Amino acid sequence: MRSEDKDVNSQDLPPGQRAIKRLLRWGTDHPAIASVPRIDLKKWLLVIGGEVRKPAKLRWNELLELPAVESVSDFHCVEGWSVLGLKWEGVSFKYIVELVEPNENAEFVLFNCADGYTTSLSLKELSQDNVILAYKVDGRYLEEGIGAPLRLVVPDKYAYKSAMWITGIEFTPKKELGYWEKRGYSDTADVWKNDRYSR
Ligand SMILES: Nc1nc2c(c(=O)[nH]1)N[C@H]1C(S)=C(S)[C@@H](COP(=O)(O)O)O[C@H]1N2
Ligand SMILES: [Mo]
Repeated sequence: MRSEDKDVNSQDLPPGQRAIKRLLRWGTDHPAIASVPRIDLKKWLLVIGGEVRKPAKLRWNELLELPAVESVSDFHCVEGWSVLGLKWEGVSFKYIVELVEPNENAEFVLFNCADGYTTSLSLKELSQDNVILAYKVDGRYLEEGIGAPLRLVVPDKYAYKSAMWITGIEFTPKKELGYWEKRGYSDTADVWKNDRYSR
């Protein structure tokens, strides 16, 4: 079943959200903050470091060799649109944590993206089973406009936490606010609590 064909029950939607049929493509359906990055997979490198015992640099083929998981979840943008029932595939964030072995003082993670965007979450928030680094959605590799080749998906938070075009993952002792979080959006960003703006 395609997500377009689904009936929407209003109890499936967090407060203030309406369902749309598919994800918006940055740069075509929605203006991008900077331009949409064009990434050459041969040169692509995911750099994972900061407060960890085993920093890692993964090439595209190495990333695809890590154990893959599927996670079906709903996606909610703070501007009020949601896409229900997306099937994401990729690497569980928990697996990344096991791989790099964070130091005792690592409490937050900052995501750096190829368009200059940033966001951060606590290690605790990222330890939910439905948090994944996704390279496929609904059976296909991501398109450029939705974050190719790799994006974060954090279903319980507004989508500005779901960083697209990820190139760097940095474990930090202190919280560093991300792009939108510095500009008035909530850092906790809980979709079920209508937690949109910082107070
Ligand atoms: N790198 C990067 N990631 C980003 C953004 C961005 O501008 N740059 N926008 C965020 C916002 S506000 C939303 S709603 C989602 C959009 O994801 P989609 O294109 O899959 O709908 O990406 C999030 N991640
Ligand atoms: Mo958004």
